[in-house]
Amino acid sequence: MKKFLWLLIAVVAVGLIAGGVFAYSWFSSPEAPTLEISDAWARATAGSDGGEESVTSAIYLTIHNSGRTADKLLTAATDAAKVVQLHDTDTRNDVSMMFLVESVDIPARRDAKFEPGGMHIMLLQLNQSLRPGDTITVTLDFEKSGQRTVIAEVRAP
Ligand SMILES: [Cu+2]
Repeated sequence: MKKFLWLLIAVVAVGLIAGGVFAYSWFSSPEAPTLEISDAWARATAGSDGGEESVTSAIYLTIHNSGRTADKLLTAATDAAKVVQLHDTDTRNDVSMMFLVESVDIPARRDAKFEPGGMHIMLLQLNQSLRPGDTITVTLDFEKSGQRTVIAEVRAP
């Protein structure tokens, strides 16, 4: 019986500590969405292999939200392309299909990753060739955080 009591006390203590750590980290983070955009890169349209040049490209990046409130990516724009769309990818029976999405949720205290085979910022009707080492400027418009501008480095796919 005594052993059981100690075990109960230990379990409750561990629960309280874990809860306290969680509450502290939650409430010490900013309430508003706090976005940090990193690893922005765009797929080169012409590789070094001399193959045919692609007429489209995509931008990939990571959006980290350290705030307690979710945000939403509404649109993206860049001078490098006339048409910029938010896309996601669905893979069924080994066939990948990308599709247009209206907006992308940026959950609280999480990362939203745009990466090959997943979400991406699609560039259609390019205004220029994208060569490895080039940089392009991308403006992202968020529901709560407003506009953010990032530089994306062009990389070979
Ligand atoms: Cu796409």
